[in-house]
Amino acid sequence: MALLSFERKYRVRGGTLIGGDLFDFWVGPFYVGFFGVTTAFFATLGTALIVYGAALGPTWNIWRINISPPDISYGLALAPFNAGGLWQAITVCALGAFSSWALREVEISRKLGIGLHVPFAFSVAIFAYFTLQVIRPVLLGAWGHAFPYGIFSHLEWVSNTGYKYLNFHYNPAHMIAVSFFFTTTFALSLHGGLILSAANPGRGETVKTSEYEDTFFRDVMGYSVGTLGIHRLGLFLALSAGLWSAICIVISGPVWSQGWPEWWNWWRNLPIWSQ
Ligand code: UQ2
Repeated sequence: MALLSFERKYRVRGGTLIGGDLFDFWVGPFYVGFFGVTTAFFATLGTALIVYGAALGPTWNIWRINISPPDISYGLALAPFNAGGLWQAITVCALGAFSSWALREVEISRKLGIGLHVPFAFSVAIFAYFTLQVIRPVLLGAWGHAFPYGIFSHLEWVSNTGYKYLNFHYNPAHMIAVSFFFTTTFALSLHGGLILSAANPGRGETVKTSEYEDTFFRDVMGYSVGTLGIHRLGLFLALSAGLWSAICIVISGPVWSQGWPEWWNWWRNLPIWSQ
């Protein structure tokens, strides 16, 4: 269906989660909605607070601008604005903007009558951020355990947090997360390559159907996961990567506070190794 006649068909009222017809309209190609307004509010306020934090100094060097969470000594309290309160306000804005965006995706999906897979997938990414910045700091008893907002500073936080556990690559949940990230890129490269090989033929050649795609993988490895299956697999692999990332960081400290290499002593201590 041509885009313009399709838009006439689907650009109708309804499907909203809150407020009925309030903000139930489009601006150019963009759907607004109640959650479009709240997204714009939180994103604008959050960005303004980041620029304000940068203006407090000491640098405008884009790599070195940094807004830190409160000192550990503030625990889980609200901190003074210039001693981590700014970071707390920015975190509230970030979560407000991310959740609003997810709910706007839900409203658009409902208008279209399609599944909620996209907002569900985005929710897993929001959950990973929430785990780092809220769940783990709350379990450890201080906002100071969250990461700072800055390009170099957040990288240093990741490095320091890793070394606190000696060698983070021995974290079993980190191993699983990394394996899912690699498998995700592997699956996408197989899928992207296969689709282009069939759907983007040379001049004068015809586009090939899914039977060709199935046959390629049956010939190669005796099995084709199928055209719908590869997308289910891809979504599963990508969401698993995000989920295990959240697990690997939330267990570091709240569940295990020694070095991760030591965790494997349960294996060395199995009774089967003793004579
Ligand atoms: C496939 C298929 C597709 C695909 C791909 C496969 C026709 C267009 C990539 C092949 C994928 C398989 C066999 C799964 C590999 C397993 C992992 C864990 C990466 O069969 O159906 O549809 O795009």
